[in-house]
Amino acid sequence: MKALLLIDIQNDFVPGGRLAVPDGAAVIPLANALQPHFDLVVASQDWHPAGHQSFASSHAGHAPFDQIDLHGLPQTLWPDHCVQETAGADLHPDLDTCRIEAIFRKGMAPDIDSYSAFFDNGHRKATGLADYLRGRGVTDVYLAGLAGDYCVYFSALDALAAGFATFVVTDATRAISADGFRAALADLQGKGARLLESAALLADPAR
Ligand code: VGL
Ligand code: ZN
Repeated sequence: MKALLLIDIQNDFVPGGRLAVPDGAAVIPLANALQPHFDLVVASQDWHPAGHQSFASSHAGHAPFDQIDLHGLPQTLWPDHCVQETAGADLHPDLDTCRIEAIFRKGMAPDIDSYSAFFDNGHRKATGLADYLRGRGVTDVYLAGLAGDYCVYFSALDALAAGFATFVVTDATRAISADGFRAALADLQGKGARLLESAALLADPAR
């Protein structure tokens, strides 16, 4: 049983948004085209309270993209983004949501970031996604969405660690940093993830 996991396809992560991923909107038509080729489609949504400690604006004297230590974890500071109940946090209006069975929100705890759709960055608290997927009989997890070097990467690492056969649909992701994305994909491959392009999946019959 194959699931498509659509990571953080939200207004703030596409050009015009507050933490725009270069060419981020390019993932949307592919995310839509891929959905009918999966048994199950699930999405994640970055969902921060105002004043979240991953925001540079929460740390006097710091600017976006500075690195700090946040309660013992390395933290990149971001522009304010995906604030709960703002338009920037909404899933992108062009994303087809009819087949999205569940949306897992993350990043709500004010003092810890959560790149992965499975766990916060300290692996202290699970979102319940792994149990949900297992409960639905999922064996294979395919990831697409934003950003390839952060939330897609960390979600894929946790999917692997949870024992799912893990696939990254490389043309259906975009990254904040090209170098970071190359390193992320190499690391994932070394850990057993497989990389593929959407064309290989679109050739499968729709469900
Ligand atoms: C993300 C940085 C901060 C992502 C979320 O979705 O990749 N990146 N919050
Ligand atoms: Zn975030």
